[in-house]
Amino acid sequence: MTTVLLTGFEPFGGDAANPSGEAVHRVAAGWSGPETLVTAVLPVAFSAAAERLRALIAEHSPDAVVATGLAGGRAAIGVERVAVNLLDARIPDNDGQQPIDVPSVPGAPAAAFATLPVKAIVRDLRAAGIPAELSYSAGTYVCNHVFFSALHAVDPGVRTGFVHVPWSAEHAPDSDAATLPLAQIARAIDLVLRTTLDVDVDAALSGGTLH
Ligand code: PCA
Repeated sequence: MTTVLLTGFEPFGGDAANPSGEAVHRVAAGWSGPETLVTAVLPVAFSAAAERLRALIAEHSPDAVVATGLAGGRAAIGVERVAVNLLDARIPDNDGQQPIDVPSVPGAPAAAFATLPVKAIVRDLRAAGIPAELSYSAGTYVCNHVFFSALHAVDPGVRTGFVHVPWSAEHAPDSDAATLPLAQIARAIDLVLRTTLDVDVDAALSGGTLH
């Protein structure tokens, strides 16, 4: 039986809600398989989030791991390609920790690539009418830490990656903010899982940036 681990995050940084955690609940409620879906909403805390994620991976031995988080200000679903082995927190996490210039995983390489079919995912999201883009930085905060930790923790062959989502229209911080409806964010995450499970070889599409 194929098992997928899907995570989102709790609210942080003064936001009342985190659409990633809310969308993960929606995806779980609508999941009809045939794969087993394991979901969790992680604390926005460096140590606790990575510990919880490693425990979930050890407990469920998932065949794929998709972590999601909020990137407030982005207008599209961001499929992350690169996790860096660096923590540099601009604000304290929900436990009050603010690591600056320390590795995510001491002794590990400087960076790691997502092993999801990232280009096929962006293609399929766009085909469904959902704004989506490849992203080359997941930042240096808790999301990047979870992303890097996941890539480091899984066995070879376990497809693993990270997806950033915009603010939800339901909890926009102000009327000018870029948002997507929560239902569309949840549909996007569902499609990310579907493409991850169904596409063996990533699409050979141009997805780079000039700068
Ligand atoms: N976004 C933050 C941490 C939790 C979340 O949802 C980030 O991008 O690091």
